[in-house]
Amino acid sequence: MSTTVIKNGTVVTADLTYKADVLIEGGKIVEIGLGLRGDEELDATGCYVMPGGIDPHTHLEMPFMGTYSSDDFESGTRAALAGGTTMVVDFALPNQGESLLDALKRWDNKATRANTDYSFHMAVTWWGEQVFNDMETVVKEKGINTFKHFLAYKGALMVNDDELFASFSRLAELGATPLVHAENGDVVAELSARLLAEGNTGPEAHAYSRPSQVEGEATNRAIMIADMAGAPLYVVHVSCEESHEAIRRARMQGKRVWGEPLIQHLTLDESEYFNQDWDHAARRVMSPPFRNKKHQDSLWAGLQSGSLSVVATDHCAFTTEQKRYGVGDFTKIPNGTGGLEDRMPMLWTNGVATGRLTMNEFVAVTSTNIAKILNCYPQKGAILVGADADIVVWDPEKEKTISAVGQQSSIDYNVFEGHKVKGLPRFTLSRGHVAIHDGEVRTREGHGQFVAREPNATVNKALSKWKALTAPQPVQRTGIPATGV
Ligand code: DUC
Ligand code: ZN
Ligand code: ZN
Ligand code: ZN
Repeated sequence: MSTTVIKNGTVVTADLTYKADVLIEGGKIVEIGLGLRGDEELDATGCYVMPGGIDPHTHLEMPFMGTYSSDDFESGTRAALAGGTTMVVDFALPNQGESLLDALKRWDNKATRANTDYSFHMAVTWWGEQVFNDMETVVKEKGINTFKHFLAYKGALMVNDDELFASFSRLAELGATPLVHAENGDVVAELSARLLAEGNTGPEAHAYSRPSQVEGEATNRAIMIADMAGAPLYVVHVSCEESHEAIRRARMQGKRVWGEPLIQHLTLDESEYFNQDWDHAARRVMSPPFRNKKHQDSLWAGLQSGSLSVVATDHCAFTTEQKRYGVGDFTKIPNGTGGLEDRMPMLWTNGVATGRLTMNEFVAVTSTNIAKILNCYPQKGAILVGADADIVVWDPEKEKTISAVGQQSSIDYNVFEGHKVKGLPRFTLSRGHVAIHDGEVRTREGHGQFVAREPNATVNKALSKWKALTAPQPVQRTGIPATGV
């Protein structure tokens, strides 16, 4: 079998920084050391050799708000590789009444085109005996241990608290982890109706309809419900201090709660919606919306202190034409922004180069922590002998100005347009295949494989006192009044 060696670089992992060559054979790392030789040599002089990024949150070719997100598993994972990301985790979304297994088949089919390895979270979009039963098969036979719940999108994807508690309880039983999109969907629906009635139809009203309190409330509620169900909890796209605060508090109390900010919320703010032309603002409509500087500072502080664990994109790309479905009614603007190609360079530039994050922390929040939480470490997220050779050779001196021109994503704009980044991949390897070679795209459609993830044994049960304190104890009473006399 032919071998590839990455030579003369500095290996950077979540723990360590050291000079070493990395030898790859059969898609795996087989040796790490000095003076290694291989059939193919990749020169990493001046570069950092890091675990490829994992994006735990993408929506590729997703049916949503009357259309489909425009990047599919081919263009989306090509964009990922160009930006140093070597694995994506997408959401399989069952229709109302559809079995989880049928939904999964549809996502399996879409993903056959992937250029990177991938996994799925299963979404719980309705509740019933079928979902309850399917969950066991999904966890035990399909290699999926994470289930997403939407507290927003009333009348479509939203689940109510009774369903949430039932689902979380079932997942706790199965050793699976619930994920939550935490926004109070009832309040959002009410605020949206009021804004429209007052004639606020433009994209900025989207931001007004989803203030940070709707996120704070829902995050707190989801944490409490998870605690009562004895389940851990992963909160997706944490965008504000209220939500971060709830997560911080939960973690200090010993609850297994993880928070995931997005690169968009870390680097773009609400000014993108105001005093901007319609297209500019609508292209940036996503849920939760961009926030002010105070919230951004909170998210950065969370990454620094470890109260927030990972950085994702929620990549859900719509063209300008699709965004224009919402002219005259902001509630019809498809929600979503792209970021797969830009997450790593934007985080490096705004995080590592500014001194907010160390290189090791960068690896942790873009890759290793994600692999650990989702339970695919050290197959993914590691530079270790035996790990998959999903590797990015990172050139800290390489610069560009982000632009839709020349990007891999199939949409016609980029929300980071004009942002300068310094720190980009020289090579990106997907299970040993050199998919990005010094700016040249050599991706292979269909190269990606599904990554199965076992359930986790680590649930909240041992940490939360709630169950022990309130476990029902039948009370022995005397003097019960006679009835039916
Ligand atoms: N938010 C978005 O902006 N798009 C996809 C789904 C979501 O929750
Ligand atoms: Zn969401
Ligand atoms: Zn999402
Ligand atoms: Zn290959």
